[in-house]
Amino acid sequence: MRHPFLLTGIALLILVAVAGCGREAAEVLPPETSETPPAGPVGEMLPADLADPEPEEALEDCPFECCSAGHGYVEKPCSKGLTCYEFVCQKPKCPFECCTDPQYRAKTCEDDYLCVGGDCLQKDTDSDGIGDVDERNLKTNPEERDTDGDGLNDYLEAMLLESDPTEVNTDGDRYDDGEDPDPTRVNEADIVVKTANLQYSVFSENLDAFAEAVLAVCTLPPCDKDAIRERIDEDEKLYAMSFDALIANQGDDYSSFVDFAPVIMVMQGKEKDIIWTGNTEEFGRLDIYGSVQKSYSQTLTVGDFLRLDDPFLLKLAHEKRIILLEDVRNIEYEEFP
Ligand SMILES: [Ca+2]
Ligand SMILES: [Ca+2]
Ligand SMILES: [Ca+2]
Ligand SMILES: [Ca+2]
Repeated sequence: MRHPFLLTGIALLILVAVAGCGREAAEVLPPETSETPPAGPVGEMLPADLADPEPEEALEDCPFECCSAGHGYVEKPCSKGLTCYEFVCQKPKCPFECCTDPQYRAKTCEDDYLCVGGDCLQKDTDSDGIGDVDERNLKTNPEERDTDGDGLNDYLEAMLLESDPTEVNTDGDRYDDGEDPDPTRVNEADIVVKTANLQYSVFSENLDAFAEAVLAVCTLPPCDKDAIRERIDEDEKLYAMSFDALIANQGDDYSSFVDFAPVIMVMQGKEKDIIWTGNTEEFGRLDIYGSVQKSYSQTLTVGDFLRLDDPFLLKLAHEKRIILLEDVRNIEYEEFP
């Protein structure tokens, strides 16, 4: 017969052994990791915002000509070449400043502007190169190419020459802008006249006879010139002379309408007296640095000298010479402003 305490001790050992085996099993389980846990029920594992959306409400059919996506209706596209804009099928919106191309929706410019190649450009009613808006700022006439009528169109004046497109003569000199070589600056002509090739001859016998007649009639002034004419013919020649006149413009302006008249003078003390004036000639326009030459010849007679004052007539008779050739160069021409 076995001892009852022995049986009880064996039973306890078995129980302790079984309990020890349970602790060892729990210690060998793998540690927890941060890796995605094995799939499990969805509702427990995904964040709330990644959860399946609520089922959408059914969209209404598009009640318009067209509907774009996202406007609350079932999408209803337009036919090819048109886009849906505000529920209407239209051409594409103009991508430029303005559009006249039929493939785009029309887009116009402001008044006074025209659509050219997608840009709004000023109208140029008179086609002078300056837009109507600019013309109004310039105070020129948008419907008149040459506002002031001086022969230069508004574009030339305002954009190139810088003359006044509203003023006929910008610099106020003798030329209107249209014929002025420099319409913004007063140019000055510098007319120079020179004589050359001066030749003369003296009719000595006539000069002697003339001197005798003067001295016989008018020892003292006043001289009786009719009495002199009775002694010597008025047409008798005293001098014959010829010369060239060279008229040159050394200034920088045109000298249009140069009127030229050579004058032969005699000296009376400090005074000069004209005894012959050539015919006035109009040479017309003298270019800048241009010149013109004219030859003159003239015969002076007793009658020419009888026009002189008495004192000088007596002086000539005493000296029997005429101091005139130095003064041939005195030539008149038009004055310039
Ligand atoms: Ca214009
Ligand atoms: Ca003009
Ligand atoms: Ca002008
Ligand atoms: Ca001028």
